[in-house]
Amino acid sequence: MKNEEIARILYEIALYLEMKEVAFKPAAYEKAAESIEALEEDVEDIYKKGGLKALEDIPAIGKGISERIKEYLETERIKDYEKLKKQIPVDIQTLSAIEGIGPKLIKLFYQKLKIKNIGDLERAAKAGKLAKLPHSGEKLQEKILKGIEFYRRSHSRFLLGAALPLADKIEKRLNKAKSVIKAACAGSLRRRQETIGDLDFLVACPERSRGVVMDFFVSMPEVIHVFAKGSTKSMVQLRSGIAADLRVVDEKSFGAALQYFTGNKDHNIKLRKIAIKKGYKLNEYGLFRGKKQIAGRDEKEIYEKLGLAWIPPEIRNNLNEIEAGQENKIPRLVELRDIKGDLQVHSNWSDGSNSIEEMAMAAKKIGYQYTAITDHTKDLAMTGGSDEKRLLKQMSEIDKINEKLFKKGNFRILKGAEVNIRKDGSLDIKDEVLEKLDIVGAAVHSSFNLSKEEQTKRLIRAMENLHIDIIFHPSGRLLGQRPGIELDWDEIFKAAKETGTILEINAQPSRLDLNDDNIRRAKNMGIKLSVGTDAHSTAELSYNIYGISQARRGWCEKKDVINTMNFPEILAFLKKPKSKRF
Ligand code: DGT
Ligand code: CA
Ligand code: CA
Ligand code: ZN
Repeated sequence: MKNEEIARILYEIALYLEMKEVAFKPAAYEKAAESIEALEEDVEDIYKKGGLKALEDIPAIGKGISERIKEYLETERIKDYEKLKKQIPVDIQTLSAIEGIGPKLIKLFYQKLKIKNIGDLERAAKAGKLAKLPHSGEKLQEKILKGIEFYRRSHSRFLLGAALPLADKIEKRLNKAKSVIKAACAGSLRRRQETIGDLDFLVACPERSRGVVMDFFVSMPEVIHVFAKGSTKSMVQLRSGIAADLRVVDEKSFGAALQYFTGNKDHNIKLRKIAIKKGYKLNEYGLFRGKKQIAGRDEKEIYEKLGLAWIPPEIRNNLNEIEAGQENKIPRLVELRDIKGDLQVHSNWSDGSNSIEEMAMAAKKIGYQYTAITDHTKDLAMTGGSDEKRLLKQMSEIDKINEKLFKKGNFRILKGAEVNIRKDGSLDIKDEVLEKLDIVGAAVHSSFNLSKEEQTKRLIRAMENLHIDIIFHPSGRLLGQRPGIELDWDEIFKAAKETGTILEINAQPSRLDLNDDNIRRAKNMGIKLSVGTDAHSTAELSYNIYGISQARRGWCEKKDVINTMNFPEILAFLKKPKSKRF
């Protein structure tokens, strides 16, 4: 239902017009917004049934505004509104999302104090300027400062690695709660985006139990603030800083709601268009032919009735997955259980916190057949990186461990290293020693600010080395901290393909490097990828779930990821000359 969105935009238009001191119109838009807000029927339904004429029949909606509503329903935007936003540089959407602030205050603050955004507002409040305004006061000023803090906490984005364990815990708890038939977390979390804005929980329960379920949700131990609590929707702030929504639906709508709230928005819009073309209507309650619900309980059924194969949430971003679904060409994406070993693991020989044996035993316990040990090398002195001599020593140590612990051949440690790619593309370990390793990763850990040309040349030179099997975390980005090095990706992919160099999908939640787009491009060129956790402790071996979801977001199948191979196969693969690998 779009009533709320439309009302919000109409309010914003009223406010913008008021700021421009346009006569009469602001009041008209405000009345229209109030009327839409109070409406019980879905505006979209009204329009579909009766067209523009029916919109004009809504109380307080005149000709001009009904045209705007029509424009929004058809194109999801209103041109005049976009224009106003450009003309008046006040961030009304953010300001009005702060608890305690409405249109009147935004106008007052702008006119008296030139406050345009949340930063201006915070400075003014901290300087005590808000309290001095007419119709204001100390109390309001304090409330606004609190509101800003909550806004900031709930509007920053969180790493998938932080959000997923929390969401899983709450989802499990909801599933066990009294009266709950089914619970799931939808939204960007279900799509396994790299960062998460807020958590979107869904629960199916009998209508009479909605109150109990809402009580349960808002009183969970993680909840530190309740933004809103209603019979079908509640919003809370969790202690870790992330916000969470809960929507409660009937069991017969659970699949439709799961589909709708998983998104993303563009995917949903496209799907809804397909429904309309077929003469159906798709919304969060179900798929309808006229008044009759023809799907909704089960998400898969919705896709089926629309003539599509079910689409894994990780690729729902309107990048051709819908067309693939229509042609029944959704690949079987790689899964966690396909992974047979980890190809980037550190031990306490460099900056890891566990011994080689401990890392190997933990990998075996996961069910792997092998793990590489890829400690840092000498240029990364602060990690205790090895020089040639120490690397040779570590190799004989690994031979001994393999002999001692895994004599039966049921597990194997691969001798590896993570060597540094120097500024000029040369490596910090000599070829004679690299040659003796089972597997060599090379990575950029310095000189992040070279030009695109220099970085590209640098990486290509490393790939041309016949002993470099994998480029680890190719872009070197750190989410929210540092962008990746500048690279000409076309050239990088071309060189990877020509040299037979594998590109890593690094599973560290702050890296997830390659990104989804580059994974898909590499895959489409026939380049092989590896999923590595870059674990620095036994616990971090579990980061493989993030690497897998990243691989899936890049449409990877099992065959695209080399560490889905069983041990004898990967060993044979690594023994082949690079140029013969793919
Ligand atoms: P986030 O929270 O910023 O990481 O991203 P999402 O994708 O979880 O977005 P959120 O929480 O605002 O909304 C959850 C889902 O609900 C979204 O992926 C798709 C659906 N949705 C939200 N707003 C709209 C809308 O205006 N139109 C359509 N078609 N779907 C929407
Ligand atoms: Ca969300
Ligand atoms: Ca949300
Ligand atoms: Zn590294």
